[in-house]
Amino acid sequence: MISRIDLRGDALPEGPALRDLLPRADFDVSAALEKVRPICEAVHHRGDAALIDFAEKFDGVRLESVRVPAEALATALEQLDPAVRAALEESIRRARLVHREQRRTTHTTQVVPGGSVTEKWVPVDRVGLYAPGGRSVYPSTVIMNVVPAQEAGVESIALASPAQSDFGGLPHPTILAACALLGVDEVYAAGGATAVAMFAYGTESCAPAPMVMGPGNIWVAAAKRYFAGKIGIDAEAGPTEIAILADDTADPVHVAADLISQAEHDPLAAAVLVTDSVALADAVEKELQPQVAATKHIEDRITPALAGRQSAIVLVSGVDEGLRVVNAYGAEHLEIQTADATSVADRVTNAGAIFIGPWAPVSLGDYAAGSNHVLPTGGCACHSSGLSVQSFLRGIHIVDYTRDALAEVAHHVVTLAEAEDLPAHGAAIKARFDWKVPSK
Ligand code: HSO
Ligand code: ZN
Repeated sequence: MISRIDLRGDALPEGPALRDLLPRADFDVSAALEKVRPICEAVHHRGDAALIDFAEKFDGVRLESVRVPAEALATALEQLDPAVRAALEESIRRARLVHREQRRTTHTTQVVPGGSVTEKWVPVDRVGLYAPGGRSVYPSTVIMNVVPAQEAGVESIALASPAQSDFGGLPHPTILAACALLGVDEVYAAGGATAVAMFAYGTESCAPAPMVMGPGNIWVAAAKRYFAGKIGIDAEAGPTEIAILADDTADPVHVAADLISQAEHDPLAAAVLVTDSVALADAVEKELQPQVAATKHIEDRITPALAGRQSAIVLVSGVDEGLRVVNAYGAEHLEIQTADATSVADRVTNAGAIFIGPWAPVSLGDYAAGSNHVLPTGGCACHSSGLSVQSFLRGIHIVDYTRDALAEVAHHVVTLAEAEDLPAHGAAIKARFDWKVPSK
């Protein structure tokens, strides 16, 4: 059901060579880019009419309007199962606790007497958020997108999720109910690349947004790449990943359950166990069989995900080697199930989020730890972080110097300007002190 990669014995190679030995799915966003280009162009030129035509083509339902009416949000909340409502409310409460404390404060550095630089943090005016709604309908993802945007102070928050033919062309009712709980009233029935294009260009019913965030399928990732450089976007989300670094102290029942939990998302989801214990590897493999058989999405997602080339049990010769492997891999989610897991976790440098010990499974983080579950995939954890309040803020430097403070450093500025063959830069300083402006 799951392959093995044996890295014991020879010394592990460095950096990229080690990464090449590790399993990873093909997620070819550039091929999808060609397909989303005409979709984006159609939304640009035909606005709402194009969105309505695409919803009919891709979601099988003809919409009267792409904007979700306020009554539909209220009705979805009224009809929400009370237990689901209570769970969503607790998830929101915990996410707010964590994200509120992420807010950076304005800070002034006195560089010299009379010369200061202040960094102030300003939220984007408006953001378009995307919540998937195909195979996956995740109200939890609405929370993970909206809470940091709200805590950052974004004034205008719009959310899009695909039209559902079973619900009269509205997005899924639990998505609408989550929006209502969070106080988001600008919601659109638009899916995939069409939603990204709607936010990027704006249409008759949706004002353009300078930033589009939120995970989605390959079409969403491709549309984000299409607009990269024109609007703010977060990382392109690929299929979800779990890596577990475990030794012989780990419980194989937990390890198997956690691998399956993320394999449940997608046939391309990755489940990777890195261990120095052959006994644990054997026990986990044995445990996978009955646990997979007892769960729901066996054929369509879990079995192909575990059997796919993106998943594996990686055998290493010790926890130190295991750390090198997980740092080279840069998992979206990394569980540490070893003796002294806290100090092992301290040595992790590349991961979207780290889950320590037996009582912090990824499922907790998906819903109710307070952490964010929109995280970098495909190795992007080696250079990027997950969604946070910071994602919605821009740091602006405010430079404030007196005459004396400028005079003190003026000769350095002029020297550097001349070294870069930019005499007009130097002249802008000289002009203030009656220095001669050079003619050439
Ligand atoms: N594990 C997914 C998020 C999610 N799980 C939503 C359940 N619902 C990516 O972090
Ligand atoms: Zn999940």
